Amino acid sequence: MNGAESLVSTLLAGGIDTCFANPGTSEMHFVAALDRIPGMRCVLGLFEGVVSGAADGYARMAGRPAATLFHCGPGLANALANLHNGRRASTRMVNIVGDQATYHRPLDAPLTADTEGWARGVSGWVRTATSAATVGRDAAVAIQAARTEPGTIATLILPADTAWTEGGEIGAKLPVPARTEADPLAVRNVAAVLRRGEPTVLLLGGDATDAAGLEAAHRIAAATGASLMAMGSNARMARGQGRVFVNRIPYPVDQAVQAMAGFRHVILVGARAPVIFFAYPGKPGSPLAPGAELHVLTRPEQDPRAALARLAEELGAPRAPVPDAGPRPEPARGALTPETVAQTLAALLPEGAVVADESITYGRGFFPGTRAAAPHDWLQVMGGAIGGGPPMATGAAVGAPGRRVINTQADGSAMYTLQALWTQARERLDVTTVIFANRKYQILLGELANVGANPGRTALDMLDLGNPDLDWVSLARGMGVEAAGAESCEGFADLLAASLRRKGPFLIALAV
Ligand SMILES: Cc1ncc(C[n+]2csc(CCOP(=O)(O)OP(=O)(O)O)c2C)c(N)n1
Repeated sequence: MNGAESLVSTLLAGGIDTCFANPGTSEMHFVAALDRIPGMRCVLGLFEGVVSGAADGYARMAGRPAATLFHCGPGLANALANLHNGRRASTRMVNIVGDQATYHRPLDAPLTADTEGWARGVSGWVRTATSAATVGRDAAVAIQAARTEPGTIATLILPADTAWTEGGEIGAKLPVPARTEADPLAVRNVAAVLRRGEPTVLLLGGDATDAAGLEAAHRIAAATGASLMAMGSNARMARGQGRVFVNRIPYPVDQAVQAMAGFRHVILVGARAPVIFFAYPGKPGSPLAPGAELHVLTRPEQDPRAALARLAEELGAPRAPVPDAGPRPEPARGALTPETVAQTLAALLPEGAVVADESITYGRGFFPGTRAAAPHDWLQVMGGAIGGGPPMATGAAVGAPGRRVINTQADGSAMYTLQALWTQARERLDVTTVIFANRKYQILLGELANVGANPGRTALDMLDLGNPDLDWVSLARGMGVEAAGAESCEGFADLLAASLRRKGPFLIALAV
């Protein structure tokens, strides 16, 4: 057994059976080992940003890490933005980065780069393998690191000779530390804050936004009068009929400040302290009201659902029925607007759908409008690096077979990683991509005003995607994905319903 074979066997033994990949020369032995050892599903992405974003979406749905395969420092560098997004989502992932053979590195061949350095900025764990005999053990440690709460990205750099040399040994699966409980003192402190009856919000993130977490939070809110809110972006939120509805902190600074204005206490439950995305002249960096106090129920590595259950006990909060979301709406008619698009989504989302959302400005208000949809999960790009949506949808479809993925997708962001469509076609993934073709970087038009810049023609041209217009239907078809455009709600509803009836990917371009 060579090092590469021991590595593949170690990944399989550690519960990793899916590898998103874009290989090169230094990974050929790893690729050959994938052939010889059955059990690993390999998914090719035609750009490393697709590979890393897909691994992010996969892990969020499958609940276990995927492996990735990248080629040398530059291949890893192409993956960085979506690795950054994955890191912000606390996604579990094991990157294998092939690299120059140990003895070839000193010759400084063209692809030689600071692979470790580039890996460090996006990884919670980094190691360069030194021999075929130890690479299996290295991989076992990488898996352990990735799976340890709150979850991280582990990057194992694989010099080519550690892959092709004989003498590999399979690394035994290593134990993952159990998730820690919230500190009893934190539970009592938060209970004391809630008993005061002052305006308080429970800010939910991480696992607190799954169905059980939301129900436990609602139980506390119902008993104490506290409000519930979710972070601006969430890795995965359970939504729709039968689920507790919570809205998110809005993106625009003034709206975020307004949303938090009334709260004297903000209790973090699996969430980070809220922050405004950017600095704006004369505006605050935090949306918290002046004098508001932050309290921590759980740190990221702790289980927020268990903490909420203990908090409910501490408060003697009785079980509270989930508020009725109201009837599922009919598909909207007439002009496409954010509201009518949300209504149509709410009408047609199938039960168990997964929404991979990178709708940027168009979808800002989608949450209230999709409240009464069938039960579904909603995934968002977590690190603010655009181009996460199509890959995330692709990986989510691999990680949740049998569930339709709807990628609600802004046009400018889509162009970063559109080749994810090709992977969707090749793997026959059940993804419906809905492009909001507003033909501009709409968000940046607002940001120009917010930062106080005075735009001229050149600045405005930088935000215009309409010259030339992007032909979404041709772009999709060119990658093997059927597609059609719509200009009205009726057209959208027809296409969406048709896409749900068929197997495989479909793209709908909405002229908005
Ligand atoms: C990797 C990366 N590059 C650039 C940006 C800056 N940026 C933020 S939003 C945006 C444009 C988004 O346009 P689009 O996806 O069309 O959405 P819209 O604003 O029109 O709703 C850009 C370029 C970013 N956030 N991340």
